Amino acid sequence: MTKQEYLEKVALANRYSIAYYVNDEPLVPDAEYDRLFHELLDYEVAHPQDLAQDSPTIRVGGKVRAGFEEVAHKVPLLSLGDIFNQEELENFSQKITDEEGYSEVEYCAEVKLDGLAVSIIYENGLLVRAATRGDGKVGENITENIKTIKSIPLRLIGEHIPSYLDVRGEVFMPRDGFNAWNEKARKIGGKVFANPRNAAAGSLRQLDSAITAKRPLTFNAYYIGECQGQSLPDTQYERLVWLKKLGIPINPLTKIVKGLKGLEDFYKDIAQKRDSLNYDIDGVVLKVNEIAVQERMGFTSRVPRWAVAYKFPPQEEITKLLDVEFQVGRTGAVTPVAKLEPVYVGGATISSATLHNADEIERLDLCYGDYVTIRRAGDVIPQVVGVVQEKRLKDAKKVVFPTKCPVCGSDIERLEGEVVSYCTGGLYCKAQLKRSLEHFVSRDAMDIENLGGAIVDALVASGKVTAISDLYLLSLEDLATLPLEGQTLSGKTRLLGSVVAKKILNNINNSRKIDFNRFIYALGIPSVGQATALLLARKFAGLKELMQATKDDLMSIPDIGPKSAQEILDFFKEPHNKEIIDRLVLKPEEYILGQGLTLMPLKAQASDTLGALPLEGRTYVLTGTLSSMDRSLAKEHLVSLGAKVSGSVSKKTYAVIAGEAAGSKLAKANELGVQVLSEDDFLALLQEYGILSN
Ligand code: 5U1
Repeated sequence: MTKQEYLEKVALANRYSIAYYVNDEPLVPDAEYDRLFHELLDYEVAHPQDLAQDSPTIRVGGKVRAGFEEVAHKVPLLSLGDIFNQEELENFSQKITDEEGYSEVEYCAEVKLDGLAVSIIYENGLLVRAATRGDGKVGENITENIKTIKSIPLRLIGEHIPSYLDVRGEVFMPRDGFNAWNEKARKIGGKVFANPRNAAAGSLRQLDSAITAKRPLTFNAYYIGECQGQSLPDTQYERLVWLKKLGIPINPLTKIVKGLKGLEDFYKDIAQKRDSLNYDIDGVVLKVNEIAVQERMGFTSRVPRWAVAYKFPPQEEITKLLDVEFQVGRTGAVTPVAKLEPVYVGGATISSATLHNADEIERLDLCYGDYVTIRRAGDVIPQVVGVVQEKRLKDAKKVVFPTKCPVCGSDIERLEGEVVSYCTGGLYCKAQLKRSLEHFVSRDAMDIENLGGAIVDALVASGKVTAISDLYLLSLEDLATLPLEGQTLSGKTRLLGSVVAKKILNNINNSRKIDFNRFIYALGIPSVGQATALLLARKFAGLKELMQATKDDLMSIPDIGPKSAQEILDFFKEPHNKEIIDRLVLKPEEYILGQGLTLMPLKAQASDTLGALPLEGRTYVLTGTLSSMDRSLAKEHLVSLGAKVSGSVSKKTYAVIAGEAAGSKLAKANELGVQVLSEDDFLALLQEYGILSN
């Protein structure tokens, strides 16, 4: 490759990158971009002297600095005045109406991203410097870190390249990236961030830009600090569109609105969308659209008079930690759960929040009675993000992860390299037994109705059930005379009674004939969810074959890696598990009243077509309510056709199946341009592949 060809390829790669990150319209498949990227890398290794300053390969970072040097902003980075309610909005609008002399003033309405304000300087199209806001006059030079953010162009595109451009905007971490980052960090004991804003700030302040490069950051521009060598459009909105044409990302929710009503509607609309967005926002920014009007209105000492930030109620609140419960799950995993003084945050009242594991308790340095910051954003479960140290009582007692199971007293163990701690009591531990039973009888497993949590608790407490197979030994009398703990009738403990007992017994008996995949799922093998159970049922003719499978046999199934394969092998090796399976299926006559379980082979047997299923490689997302079937059945059908079913929508989603009252996932699909199937489309798909009859 000649140098000229190399430079053309750099420009091509940058065009692809802008199409992908800024315009959401990829020009080539990811693999093609990767190929080009590696071609550039190969050339640069052979010709280091030719390395282009805008080559996408420099985004991996690697320059390590001793500290950040200070940069004086030529034009100060402003902040905005805040308002919090309708009355203040009316005052803002009235002031502008009075000054302009008419009420239908045009505004550019934007979301207020919860990230970090930065200034990025381009000279003759090339990104030359970037700085944090700092105190508005002097910030820190973070050029190398900014260059690692893939959505920020290293060179501007188009015909109207200014000789000098100072772009202002927000660097932020999208929620999906933040959640994935924290989930991984919790698993491997890495750095967990309190919220996406802290994550963005911490990532930008890395002295080694290679670390920043690994963080999922992105950027949206919202203002031009200075421009030379090109004339700018006359409105804020058109200026943003102009930036986008240069390859700089702007926020897609930006809109022109008119008058007070337009401002109110925009605020309401964005407040309603807030949870479904893939990034945190803390309000909306309302700017007079005409630059001439902005210039006429000018600034107060600190903030523009023509713009305001209308803030949303907070998604973080402070409340008191009342207690910590250590809950034992089906597999013995011990999870600490914070019990909190109820607090209204992010649209719901929260009284408990997971503390994940022992490391998290250490990280938070948690004491009983502490005041803690709770965060609830979007659909994410509430998190304890930090402790308010100033409010800690002098003699506060530290929260310590127990060494003995709070339910059965067995040792709690934590394997090396793992973050999860386990109770070693196995099914001797009543908590584990209860959770196993609840899972076994659940709708997607054996589907034994009326056997809710309280009855399971009572069966275990009374000693009538000491293993899942004992369910099939229960007589009508056993059930009818079951004392329901905590429920009294005329001062006496209430018994279950024969009406409910008959129903339950009937449901237990009906479950003796069960789909093979449901039974596999019901066993509660670690890492075997519904989808994996279905794949196992499709691969193996029966239970004996499954139990005799080798690791290689298991790993030949898509989705099953070495870790899951080992867990399946370990499960079937365990003598207690073998005994349960004997009792239930293989030698029931020795143990069980009446007949044992009959495992039904899969309806759509497709083992010979494994690897060539019609929907293989496609990921679907189910949202809303389907009238023809419940979601778990819809999922089973999709998985049986080779599809993956995911809980969240991304660019990689093949299609979203939207039922009645679909909400945020449907909105996200529309935002990303992912195809949406109605329930009828979905039924037609199932008919096409013979799952449903026409
Ligand atoms: N969306 C948006 N956020 N934000 C923050 N626009 C915007 N504008 C700002 C700031 C500080 O300042 C300009 C009005 C100069």
